[in-house]
Formats: sequence, C-alpha cells, structure tokens
Amino acid sequence: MKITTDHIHSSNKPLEISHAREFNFLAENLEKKGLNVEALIQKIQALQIAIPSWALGTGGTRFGRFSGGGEPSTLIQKIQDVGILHALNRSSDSISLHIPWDIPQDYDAILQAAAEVEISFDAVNSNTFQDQADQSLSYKFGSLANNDKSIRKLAIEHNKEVIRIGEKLGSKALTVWLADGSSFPGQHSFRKALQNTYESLLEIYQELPSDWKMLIEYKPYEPYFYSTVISDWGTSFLLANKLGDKAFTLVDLGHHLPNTNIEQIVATLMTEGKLGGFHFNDSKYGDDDLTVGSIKPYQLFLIFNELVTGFEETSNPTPAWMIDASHNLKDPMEDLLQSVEAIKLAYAQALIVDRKSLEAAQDGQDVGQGQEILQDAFRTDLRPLVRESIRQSGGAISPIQSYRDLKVRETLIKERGKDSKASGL
Ligand SMILES: [Mn+2]
Repeated sequence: MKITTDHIHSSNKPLEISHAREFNFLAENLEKKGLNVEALIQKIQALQIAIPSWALGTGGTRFGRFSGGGEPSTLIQKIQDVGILHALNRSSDSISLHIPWDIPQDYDAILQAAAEVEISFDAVNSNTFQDQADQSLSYKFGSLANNDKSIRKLAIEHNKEVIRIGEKLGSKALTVWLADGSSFPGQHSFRKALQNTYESLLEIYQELPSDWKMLIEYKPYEPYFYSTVISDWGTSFLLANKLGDKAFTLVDLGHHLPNTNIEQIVATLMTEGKLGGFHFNDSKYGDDDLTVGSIKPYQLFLIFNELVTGFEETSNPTPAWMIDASHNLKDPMEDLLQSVEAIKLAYAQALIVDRKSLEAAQDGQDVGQGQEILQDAFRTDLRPLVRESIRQSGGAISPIQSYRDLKVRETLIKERGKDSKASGL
C-alpha cells in the first residue's frame, strides 16, 4: 500500500475547520508571549526520527509473540511501511537497519524502494548478542569483550561488515550495543573485559569512513544480571573519548536504572560534545520498550529542555534520533505514530520555554519561579502546533486517525496475509 496526496487530502478534509480554529487560537496566544510561530513550525518540521527495521512487526515478550497480521516479511516491505508512516506524519524520513536481521540482498532494488517513498538509511546496528545459524564460534560468553581472541575477531569482522553494508546504502553511523557482561561475581575480570572491549572497538573504529560516527550504547543490566561491560554513560563516554572524534555516546531512554536523572546525563554529554545518538522509548521498570511518552511525559519534556539549550549553547553535533521499541499488544505502526507525536510534542514544549526568564530565575535563586516557567511550557497544549507543522509538510492533521480511516492495516493484511511475520525479534 502507498499513501498518496489524495489519501491525505481526503482524510484531512473533515478535520480542517476545527483544526484551523484550535491552531489559530494557540498561535495567537504564543505570539502574545513573543514567540515566532512560523519559526517554531520550521523547527518542529525539521525534526526527523528514524524508524528501526525491527519495530514494524509485533515484538514479543520472553513468553510469547502474538502477531498482528500483515507484518512486513521482507526488507522492501519494511521500507514501504516506513514510507507509509512518513507519508502520514512527514517526520520519519529514514530507516535504521539491524544486521543480520535485515541484510540487503539486491542493493539496487532496496535503494529504489527507499527512494520511491522518500526514505534514506540512518545508522546501521550490529548484532553480536546472538549466534547466527552458520556461526562457527559462540557469543555465549561475550563478543567484543570475550577472553577468546578468535571470538573477539569474529565480532570485530561482523562490525566491519556492517559498516560495508551501511556504506552501500548511504548510512553515516554504526551503532554498537553489546550484551557482554556477567551474571555472577567471579565470572570474569571487569578490567580485562573493558580492555578487550576498548581494543576491539578501536579496530572497528579504524575501519570507519571519515564522515561516519560510531555510537556507543550503554545498558546497566540484561541480558546478564551482575554486570555489563558498558554499563553506564560514563563508561561509554570514556570509551568514546579514548577512541577519538568520530566516537560518541548513545543514550537509550530505557537503559537506565529507575529514577536516573537522564536529562542531567544529556546536559553533561552535550557540554563535552559527545552526545551522538538517541533511542526513544518509555519505561516503568527497566528496558520495557513502552511507547514514548506513555509513562513519563514530563521527563521526556525535561530531556528535550536540555537538548534544546544544548543545541543553542554547545557545539554538540545534531544527534541521530531513533525510536527503539517494539510491542506485542498494539499495532506497531500506530505505536510508532504515537511515539513520534510524543517526541515532537516534547520538543515543541521545550522550544517555548522562556529561557531569559528561566535564566533570571536561576541567577536570582528564585526556585519557585524556575518551576513555574518549566511547567507553564509543559502544560501548554501544543498539539495543534505539531499538527499544523505536519499539515504544512503535506502530512495528515491526525496521522493516527488517517491511518485508521484509510484502513492501512486491513489493506496490508489483504496484501500480505494474516500470517505474514516480520523477521528479526
Ligand atoms: Mn537501543
């Protein structure tokens, strides 16, 4: 299925009048506060969030997987699904591939399919957390950190191969997330595991094209439960610093212990110019992969508040944005539309924070006023502004409603069948 401009127009038609009324009312109020609504719209339009190739099918829990039907079973179908999302919300113009779940076979056909739906290729992700069918050595006890040199070599070669695949597609970054760690005290040497990881990453880093980045993800626990080699932002930052200018830390919102102050981590990394990537999701307990903004929308706003000031006041490069979640209850496409909307909303809220007054409150030790300023922005309903930015980009006023009205899932089930299953997770 392909979403056309006629689809967008027909599904926007019944919403136009009430949307215009809501938007005009909001725009007037924002202008009264001294905000430039046109400039806000342009910034919101420019924020594009990559969709990972593994998020388009129903994910699973460790207990089961319940397919929703019409899932994309080939890489081209996954690209087409991202194309549908992008046509609806004009906010996801790239796909992030996971290798080896989505190794391109016919590069010309893949590039053509992507061009047809105006999609490019974001960061490529390597996978050394599971053994592949034909693999001679096992990652059971680690990959880049493994004590066995031949296993480290296998994992290094895999990452180099992922870079070569990404180069053919126009990707500009390699994301490395390691499952390496231990489940029991005494299982391995912390220092040796870290040193092995650094040396392995260095070999991969030396293979990076000059205009590429290496994004190093961290995670405190899981799949191992006593230690992980790259457990926190500090370890990732340390490795990125040692590797060089092309290496950065990647923040995945779900990869923190409960109550971690993620916005402070963002601020610190941006001060050092080392925030390279962002994986969005939400969580209640751990790496839950819940829909962005569904549990802690205020935290998401506070994170964007730091990102927006970081853009203005530091020379940190623009991070690679990606959603990293998968669901077994909701239609994954609807979930991605909800996630992107939550991200844009938090970004918009951060853009309207009265920075001058906030700085004055901070300088004057006016704690109450600082809170008032942030919460005023957070509690302003900016949905009409986000909708208008999407409408002006040629997308749907309500992407989710259009997705339902246009019967996208029903059409995909008709085209691909009820039992079609996405590869990967
Ligand atoms: Mn992630």
